[in-house]
Amino acid sequence: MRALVYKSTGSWYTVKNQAGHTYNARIKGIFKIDEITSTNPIAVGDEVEMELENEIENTTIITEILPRKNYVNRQSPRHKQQQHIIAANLDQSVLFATLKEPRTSQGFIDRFLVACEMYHVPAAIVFNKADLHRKKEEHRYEELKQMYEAIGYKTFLVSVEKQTGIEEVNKLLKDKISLLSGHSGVGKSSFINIIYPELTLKTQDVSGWSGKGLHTTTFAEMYDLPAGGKIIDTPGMREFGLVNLSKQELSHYFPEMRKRIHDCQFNNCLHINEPGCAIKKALENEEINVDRYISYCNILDSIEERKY
Ligand SMILES: Nc1nc2c(ncn2[C@@H]2O[C@H](COP(=O)(O)OP(=O)(O)O)[C@@H](O)[C@H]2O)c(=O)[nH]1
Ligand SMILES: [Mg+2]
Ligand SMILES: [Zn+2]
Repeated sequence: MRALVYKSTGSWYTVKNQAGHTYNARIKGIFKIDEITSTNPIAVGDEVEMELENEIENTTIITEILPRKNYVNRQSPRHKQQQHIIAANLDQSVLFATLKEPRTSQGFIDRFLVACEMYHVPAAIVFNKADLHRKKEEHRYEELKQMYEAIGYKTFLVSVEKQTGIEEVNKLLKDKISLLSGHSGVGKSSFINIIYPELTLKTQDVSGWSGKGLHTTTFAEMYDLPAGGKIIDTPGMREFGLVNLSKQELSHYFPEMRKRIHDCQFNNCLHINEPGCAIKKALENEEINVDRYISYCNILDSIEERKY
């Protein structure tokens, strides 16, 4: 029987078959997939084959995982060499960000975008809490919108509180499988609650906001949207890390750099201070945004080349 994984809680998975019936599924023995060392062999969004185990208790045994179209992962916080798959088979990834309460840094957004490029998942950015924007944030949003749209990422301005900008995001999500991510406290669950009120997800009380926030969602979970499409709500991504990324390939994941790297004089150019660098030239000509270039340099610095 074919099914789709909606939730993973460690050893048990909530899955739904094509008839829309929900089961509690588990795996027997050890699963090795695609040579990936993962702490969770099956992720939300995976398509699986399973056999009925106990009809009365509604339990099944997963026997096979179908090939993944793509997946998004992060480093396991406990075992640095291991990966933790967040979700699989995504049509797109939507980052929820806020300029205030809490402030999402541009560095965080850019790391997220690099990860999406690595895994071939189209990305969009939703800036929530527009109702908190004053002149400063309004101006910053316009800057960010221009910067990201120029390199192909859609941006949306939303206030879940005032219910503005919601329709545009709804259109984006329709009939797609979308991963929602972003720091804890940016309003992901609140957003889902507006577009899908029957669900009533727990949101976080930010009275006495300390800028940190508690994790209210502990496991990624997928929901069917009433208007068509599915969304995956994820826990706050504080440990979001770029796994298995080499310094040499980083610029391939910046679209504005990717299209220029073949014009660099040296094919192993890291675009720092090599002669004849097409990226540095584009930067001087203001064809590449300096803040994006700074993000590139910061990520480059943070990559520790694996020593064998
Ligand atoms: N001012 C304002 N607060 C919001 C908005 N959206 C959500 N919040 C509040 O932000 C807090 C965190 O929201 P939550 O949905 O739990 O965030 P999550 O951690 O991303 O799921 C809650 O107190 C929400 O009421 C918004 O558009 N404006
Ligand atoms: Mg939440
Ligand atoms: Zn270069």
